[in-house]
Formats: sequence, structure tokens, C-alpha cells
Amino acid sequence: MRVILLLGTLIGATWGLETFAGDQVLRVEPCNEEQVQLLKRLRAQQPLQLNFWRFPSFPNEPADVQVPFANLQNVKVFLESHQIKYSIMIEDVQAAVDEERREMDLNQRRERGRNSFNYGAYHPLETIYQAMDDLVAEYPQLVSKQQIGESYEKRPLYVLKFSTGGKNRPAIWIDAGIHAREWVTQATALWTARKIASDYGYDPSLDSLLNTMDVFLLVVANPDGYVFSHTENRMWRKTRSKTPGSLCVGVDPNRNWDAGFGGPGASNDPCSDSYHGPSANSEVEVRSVVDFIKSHGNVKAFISIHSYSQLLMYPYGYTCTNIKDHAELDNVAKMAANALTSLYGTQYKVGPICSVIYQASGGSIDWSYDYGIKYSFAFELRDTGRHGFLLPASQIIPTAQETWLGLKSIFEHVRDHPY
Ligand code: 0X9
Ligand code: ZN
Repeated sequence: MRVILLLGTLIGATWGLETFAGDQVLRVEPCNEEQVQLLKRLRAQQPLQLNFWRFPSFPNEPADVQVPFANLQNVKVFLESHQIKYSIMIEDVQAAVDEERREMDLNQRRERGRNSFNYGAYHPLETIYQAMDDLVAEYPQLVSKQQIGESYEKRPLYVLKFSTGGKNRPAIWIDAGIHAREWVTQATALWTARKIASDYGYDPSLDSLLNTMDVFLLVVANPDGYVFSHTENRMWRKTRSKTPGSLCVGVDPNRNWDAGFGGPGASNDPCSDSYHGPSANSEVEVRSVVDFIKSHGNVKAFISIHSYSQLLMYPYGYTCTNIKDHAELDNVAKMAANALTSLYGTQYKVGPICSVIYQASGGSIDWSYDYGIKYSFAFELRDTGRHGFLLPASQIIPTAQETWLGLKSIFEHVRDHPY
């Protein structure tokens, strides 16, 4: 074990168990364009092994960066010497990861004892897949499971279908977990699946939706990455596909869609966390969704769920020009964000991807919009950086509950505005 751990620290994310002992997450607050540029230069310094958890490209928008223990002094000195403000968000990333793991193990023992599934906990992939099967078994009239493909490492890609009948009804698509480490998204999707199943027949808004439309829910869009984030590297984001000629593994599946592919805001470096891949749809996880949507032919809304930052966005990411439907989508997003906020006061920012976070090409909702699915939205769930990707499990259910109100608000608009 010692040897493996040592290997992990010596050669980074390539082999062995990744450890983050002593790593810190710094909140960095550039207050002008020059400081933003300095941060971009810092990010490009490969030997520093910085992991930007978030990187908005505007002054006065904070960036969160995980800094390896060994480089903390250098990075802090750099920031101070350029008068860039920063504070420590997470003192010791490994301690936070360990705490999350302890809680998960404890919950697993409880679940086994009680033979029940806790929606307020994080779970490994098999447990999530089992819970999906159990839901289908419990609500066979409403819920079914469909395999839309297989991941790079040959794991099934399962979609839950919620339908009260009819042939190829207009449909709403939702995917979560395309980025592996965004654990609250897979958990929220699973909670949402149960919510749809258990509220049908009791919630007039949901009933009227499901009387005319179907809902498809891809709970774990990137199962290989998700497994890897449990077993090897909690901060894994990408797929696990191999790139010929590179030691680095994986493609950013949210840079791999055929929408401005390879443009600004994506990297052509296979070692980058935003590597776009060799070609559009090179990732089977992306291709499987694209094929499904095309062959279905009647999808009217496309919603991708990410974390974190508390944002509700619409196209475009690959360009900063407004879409034709800007006014309508902005209105829908504002209504949805208000509904979401109404539960616990969680504040969301609303707008096009490009102006809300950064220009990013090859994203899912840009593809779906250009494909003709007008109601295309992307959520970034809780929080705003206090815990980031390591959101405590105690926040899963509140996050899912508030998100549900936002989703339903979008559903209602889609239902009432057929096109
Ligand atoms: O950079 C991304 O891919 C997303 N942010 S994240 O921190 N979750 O990685 C935002 C991109 C907008 N989403 C879509 N285009 N679907
Ligand atoms: Zn994401």
C-alpha cells in the first residue's frame, strides 16, 4: 500500500491511488483583467499541478483552485506578489475526502442493517444501478429502464423512462454526472427519479406533464469516471478513454459534443481536464446520448445537470452571441431559479453559459439547442465553493428538493409551449 501511495504522489494521476494530503483549495479573487490573465498563466504552469475546481473568466468572480501541498508556498507567494487576493477554502483536501468516505461507509453499514436505500448519501455505481432497478420494480406502470449504450470500459448506460403511455410522446431529457466528480448531481438525479415516481398521481403539475409527455433521465452519464472517482481519484472529471500517443487518460465529455467543437474554452492537450478529444462524439458516452436523442426524434427539452456554482444557464457556451430564443429562455430560467430559491433561499445566477461562466465549446446543451431542441438548459447545483465537489451528504436532499422546484417550473413551460 505504501508503495502504491508513493507512486501516486510521485507521478500524479496516472497510476495508483491518488492522495491529496495537505492539498488546499484556495479561493482566488482577481479584481481586474490583468489579474485574470495572471491566473491563466498560473493555470498553464504544468509542473504546479493545479486543479481549478472553477475558473470564471471575469474579474470579481472568484476562482477555486486545488493546490498540491508541495506547491502551496510557491503559489501563495506568486499570488501575494501580484496583490491577488486569496483565502483558504479547504485546509486539507484529503481530510475532507476521508471524512466523506467515513460517512459513506457508515451509511453503507446502516443501509445493509435496515435493508433500505438512503437518498441522502453518496453511493458507488452498483448501488445506484440497483436502486434504479428497485424503482422500476416498485413502479412498473410508470418507470422503465432502457440501455442506450455502453461506456468505454463497457459499463451499461441506463436511462430511466417515465411514461404513462402513448407512442413516442414529446419528451424531456435530463442527464447528470457527465463530469464524474460532481457527485451531488448523480445523487440529485436519483432522488428526482424517486420523486417523479412517488409524486405521480398526487402532484397535479407533474400529472398534467406526464399525461402528455415522457421524461428520460440518465442518472450517471459517465459511469467509468464515476467509478474512478470512487476508487482512484476523487477529483476525476473526464471519461476514461485512452488517447493514442499520450500517457494521459480521458476526454472532457462536456467539450466533446458537435457544437463549435475544438473552439475556445476547450483544450487540445490530452492531459488537460478540458481536453476536447480527437473528434466530436469520440466519446461513446456522448455518442450514445446523441444517437438516442436523434433516434427518438421528439425531444423538446434537454437539461444537463452539473455542479457546482449555483447557476442556471442556457446556450451558447461556444460563442458569446445571443441565441434566437434568448428572451424566452432567459424568462424561463429566471422563473425556474425563483422557484428553486423559494424553498431554502439558495441563490442562483441565470444567463447564457458564455456570459455567466466562460466561453466553452463542445458542450451538451449547445449541441441540443443547435439540433433543434429549443428548451436547452444546464444547471450547476450547490454550493458556491465552501465545499465545492465535496458537498456534505447532508445537503443532497435539500439540493435535490430545491432543484426539483426549478425543474418543474421548466417542465410546466415546456408542457404549455408545444412547438
Ligand atoms: O465547464 C463545464 O463543462 C461546465 N461547468 S463545470 O464546472 N460543471 O465543469 C459548464 C458548461 C455548461 N454546460 C453545458 N454546456 N452543458
Ligand atoms: Zn460539470
